Order: sequence, then C-alpha cells, then structure tokens
Amino acid sequence: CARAHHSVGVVGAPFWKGQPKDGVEKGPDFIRGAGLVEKLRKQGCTVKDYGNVTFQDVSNDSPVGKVQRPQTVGLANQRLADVVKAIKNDGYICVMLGGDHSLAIGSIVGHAAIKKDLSVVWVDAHADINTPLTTPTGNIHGQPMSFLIKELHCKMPVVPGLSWIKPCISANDLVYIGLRDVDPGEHYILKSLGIKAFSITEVDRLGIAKVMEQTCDHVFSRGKKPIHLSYDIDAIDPMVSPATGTPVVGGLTYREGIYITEVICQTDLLSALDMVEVNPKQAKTDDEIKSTVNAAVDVVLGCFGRVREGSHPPDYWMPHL
Ligand code: HAR
Ligand code: MN
Ligand code: MN
Ligand code: MN
Repeated sequence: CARAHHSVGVVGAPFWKGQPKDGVEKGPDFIRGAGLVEKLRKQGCTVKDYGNVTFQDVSNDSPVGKVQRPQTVGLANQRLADVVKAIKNDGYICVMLGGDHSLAIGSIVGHAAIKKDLSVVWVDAHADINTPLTTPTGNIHGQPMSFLIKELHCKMPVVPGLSWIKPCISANDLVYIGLRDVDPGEHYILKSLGIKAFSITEVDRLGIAKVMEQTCDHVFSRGKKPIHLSYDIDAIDPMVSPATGTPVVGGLTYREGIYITEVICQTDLLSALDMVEVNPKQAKTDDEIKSTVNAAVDVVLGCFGRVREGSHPPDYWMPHL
C-alpha cells in the first residue's frame, strides 16, 4: 500500500448551511493551504485538483417541519453529486473537502451513481442518521445517512428540495466508528436496523486494531465492494481537533484516527473520501487551527499510502563510498 499508486481527484465543497455555524466553508482552502495536494504528490499520488464547487443561494428557504434550509442543502448536494460523478467517471478516487457533513448526501449519491453497491465507513462522534422527524435540531448535517439508507425510506417524510435523493446504501453496508453523542431516535435506528457501530466504548474495549479487523470483516462479508469513507474531524478528540462546530470530549486519539486510514488504505478498496467539519472560525487560537487542519491533512495522507514506519521507493539506491 505504501508504494501503491493512487489517482486522487480533490474537490472542495465550501458549504456550511447544513448547520448554523459559518466558517466551515473555509475548510477546503485551509486544508489545501496546509499543502495537501503537494504532500499527496510527494508520496507518489497522481492528483487532479478540481477546485471548489460553487453553490447557489435559495431565497425563501423556510424550514419544513424542523428541517432547516432544505432547498439550499438539497440544491448544493445535487451540484456536488454531479461533480463527484464526473470525478469518478474520470477514474479518480474522489476526495471531497467540506464543508459540513450534510455534503455526504451529494458525495455518496454521486459515488453510488458510478459504483453500484458501496460500503460506507462513517468515522464520527455523531451518527448523523436522524430523520427529519427525529432530529432534535433540524440541522441537516445531523441527518444525511437517513436519506441514504434503503431500509429507512418508508420512515422518511417528503421534504421539498430533498425529495430527489434516492437511497443507495443498505443498512448492512454501513459501519460507524467513534460514536459518542447519539440521539435517542438515532440509537433506535441503529439497533432496529442492526447497523454495525463501534462506539468509542468499543474502541476502549477492543482497541482500534480489533475494531478495524472487525470493520473489514463486516465490510468484506458480502464481497469486495468499493469503500466510501466519510470522515468527520470531530471523531478525533477536541484536544487535537478543536476547530469544529460540535466538539465532543473523549474522542479518538490522533493515533487511532490515523490508524483507521492506514487500514482502509491497505484494503485497496477506497473509492471516495469525505473530510468534513473543519471549521477554522471555531478555533480560539492559531495553534488550534493548525492542529485541526494538520489532523485533517494527515487523515487524507493516511488514506493514500502514508505510513508512519517510513518508506522508500523501490529504486532507492543506498549511498556508499
Ligand atoms: N445529533 C445532533 C443533530 O442531529 C448533532 C449532530 C451534528 N453534529 C455533527 N455531525 N457534527 O457529525 O443535530
Ligand atoms: Mn493503498
Ligand atoms: Mn458528522
Ligand atoms: Mn460529528
């Protein structure tokens, strides 16, 4: 894996309206500003940067029930889905830099349009599987998976702006890692659909190596399918990544967070990655921005062959006298 060649298509999605805190739209430019593309190339990847998606504003986008800005979020995700489709059609592994986690809708729908039968690995403090009826906040970044799971379709109300979303993921093909802030409705959904979830308690009990072994067993049990890794930076502990909208204490260590990516890379099945919820405006100091952005960059690098033991090219020639 360390020397395997990866073709990576990077797209920025500077969008924050799936939740109330602006600043998360700065994520893509901060992550690029930390040298992501150059670092990927330096570790042997071919990279095409597709730039940032431009999003339209929708006026008169009043809440539908509890759901906030359904038209704006719906339209943004339609745009993103088209771009992700194009990147997959060009043959790249798609890296979507968010933006808030409502963008997983467009990223996964676009991905699934090209690669039928995906597995989704969702690394997050939150399950983001509230339906428009169970959501305590109305924020769509807490709901994306509910729109995508086939088995939940019958429980979903029709929300104008979001009714185009066709569920494309089976409950069996979703694995969560890092959960520690799950709402009652979400917990009910996870249990009743039997969704595989390694909460932070399972990480404590088993250790991250066993969690990843079991994640791979689960994901591979119905054959080798392309993996969509949706990585919310708030999965990692806020001591490391404080610059995010809804930090939750007691998260993954930096090392656990990176280990996940090393194992996913070794599967050679990674087909798309979301890196979301980096919000520089939520930082109290420049160091907090740095630490958060650095963790986000290292997550992406880990997905594409960076190994902490070090590596050398196959044609490395030892200097000698
Ligand atoms: N569960 C809460 C809700 O539905 C908060 C979840 C949103 N926070 C995130 N997503 N960062 O992972 O609103
Ligand atoms: Mn690899
Ligand atoms: Mn999330
Ligand atoms: Mn989260």
